[in-house]
Amino acid sequence: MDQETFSLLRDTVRRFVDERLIPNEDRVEHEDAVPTEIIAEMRDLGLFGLTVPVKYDGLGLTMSEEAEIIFELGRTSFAYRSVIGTTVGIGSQGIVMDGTEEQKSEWLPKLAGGMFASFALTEPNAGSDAASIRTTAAKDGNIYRINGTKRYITNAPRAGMFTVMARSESDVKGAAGITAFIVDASTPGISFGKNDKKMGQKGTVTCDVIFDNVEVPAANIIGLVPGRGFKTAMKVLDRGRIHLSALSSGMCSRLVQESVQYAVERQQFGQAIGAFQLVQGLIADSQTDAFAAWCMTRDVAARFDAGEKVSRDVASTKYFASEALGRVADRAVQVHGGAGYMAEYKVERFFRDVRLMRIYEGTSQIQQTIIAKALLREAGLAV
Ligand code: COS
Repeated sequence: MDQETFSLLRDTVRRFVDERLIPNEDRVEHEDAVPTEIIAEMRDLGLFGLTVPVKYDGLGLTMSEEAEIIFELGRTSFAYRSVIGTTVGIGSQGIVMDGTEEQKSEWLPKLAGGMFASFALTEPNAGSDAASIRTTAAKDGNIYRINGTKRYITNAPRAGMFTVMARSESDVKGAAGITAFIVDASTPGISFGKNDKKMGQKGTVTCDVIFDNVEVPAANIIGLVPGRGFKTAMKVLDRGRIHLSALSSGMCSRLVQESVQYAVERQQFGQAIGAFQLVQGLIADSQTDAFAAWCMTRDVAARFDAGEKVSRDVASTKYFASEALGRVADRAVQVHGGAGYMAEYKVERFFRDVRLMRIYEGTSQIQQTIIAKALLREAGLAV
């Protein structure tokens, strides 16, 4: 996208966040849902198609451009970003990265037009150890029968399609036996658990997805290559983790802003609390965390766009940005004092919302192992 068009898009999203999304945050929290008219506005703005190539009716943003837009969406309740997050990110990127021309032309225009996509990897017994999934895909002529349960699947009840990782090669253990399938959500045999009750992020939708003898054509194997699903999932997660780092950076900036505003308005000992150096220290540490997280995100996004191998640095960025956000949210509550513990002030809600960032799309501990193993393997250690 040329620079001028992109600037216009970013300004439009920024205004949309300030004028439509932030004013409706309390409604999302109380109704535990993003209002349907706002979802329609997100569709009209083209937000579902941010990362779908222009050839398939999307906006075709680069990783760097995507990060800038997701930063803006990060400045408000995460439920909004979650509406488009799986379609823009992990739900569609398997097809974009590894799909055949037919698969791209069939599915990507629908996704860009606002169909929800979900990414079905995690299972009750396979979280961090993604290569241990048990969902099976048994070959029967030209079809595969999928059986198993997927857990905590974002946007599942409203998805039009799923990217499903299942074990198709029963004689192959671990990662190499896993295949990625495109599954039309209307296929018989798919059912859902009840919506998960979560610590925060009201308005987001996650639940179990149960596959009971779901028949999927062999033609729906992403890229038509069985056994490549784990690698597809890992590549998708590399991009997804940059997206989440941008989201964390956006929320860092919001929380710094909330902290500064409160420090200016709140009076104690006869003056604004911002005049006290210990409060200034909290604000300065948060701004430093916010700045560092955003610099790392921008740097790794640019190198991703340049085609560099960045998995290790993506892990560092997701690790740092999500942990930084945890610290920033904690300090925001501290700056607010007693008010920070009250539901009436938004920092209490954001403090709970951001806790997930250190867990999903790979916990901080998984990011640490990716970083350390990359270095140790380079140095010749078989870890
Ligand atoms: N890009 C491309 N390929 C990758 C890759 C990446 N980022 N990471 C791993 N691979 C490849 C490896 O190169 C290896 O291929 P070869 O066997 O041909 O060498 C294969 O995938 C298996 O890799 P590895 O042995 O490193 O896999 P592990 O089972 O040790 O798992 C971790 C690696 C822990 C990093 C992975 O399971 C993981 O990311 N877990 C967290 C899962 C997660 O984020 N879940 C969130 C669910 S989605 S919200």
